[in-house]
Amino acid sequence: MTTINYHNARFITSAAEVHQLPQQSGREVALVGRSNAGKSSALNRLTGQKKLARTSKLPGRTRLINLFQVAEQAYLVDLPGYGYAEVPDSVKKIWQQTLMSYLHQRRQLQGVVLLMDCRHPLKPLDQQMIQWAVSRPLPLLIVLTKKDKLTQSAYQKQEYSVRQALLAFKGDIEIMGFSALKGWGVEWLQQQLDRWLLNQ
Ligand SMILES: Nc1nc2c(ncn2[C@@H]2O[C@H](COP(=O)(O)OP(=O)(O)O)[C@@H](O)[C@H]2O)c(=O)[nH]1
Ligand SMILES: [Mg+2]
Repeated sequence: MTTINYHNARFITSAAEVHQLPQQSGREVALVGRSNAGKSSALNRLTGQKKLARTSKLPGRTRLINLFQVAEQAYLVDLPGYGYAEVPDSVKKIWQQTLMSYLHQRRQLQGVVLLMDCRHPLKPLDQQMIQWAVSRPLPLLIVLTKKDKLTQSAYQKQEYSVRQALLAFKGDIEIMGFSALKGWGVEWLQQQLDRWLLNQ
């Protein structure tokens, strides 16, 4: 079975709007999540490249759609983070519009990875992302990040309550724990991405 070497990832381009993205023929997987969920850290860990996705708390740096190529016909798409408290509502609306049109329209999209801090419950904007993905329909992988911050039993409890909340969506949704700090879950995540990107 073919596998992708995610360490070969390279940045292709950034776009403010969906229609500015290149119309290549390859397959894409999107990464979404609240600001501070650990999306950049996960992308850096996945690719073994510390600076690929800038680990930054500044909203200005992460408001673009970033396209990374990981194999000949395979791409990862880092979508703008959401839930920034300090961003004006008008700007939040534009970002949500971008997320919605990407998730609804992007033909290359095969699956969505939603990252969330394992210490937090599903928030309304997370639920909105899930709703958009499920309605298309697209398969979803929920990655519960920063697993190293909780004891095993506290983590299990959190995962259980997220699972309960996900029952409402009736979609193709999987859930896994992850730690960029410890490297936990990296291989599992790579396997899931391979499945979508290589159509396995
Ligand atoms: N302990 C721990 N901290 C993490 C982990 N992943 C991210 N963080 C921290 O969480 C904060 C937000 O991470 P970042 O990747 O920038 O989140 P983003 O806004 O979703 O891109 C940073 O301070 C990271 O160092 C993890 O697996 N374990
Ligand atoms: Mg980031």
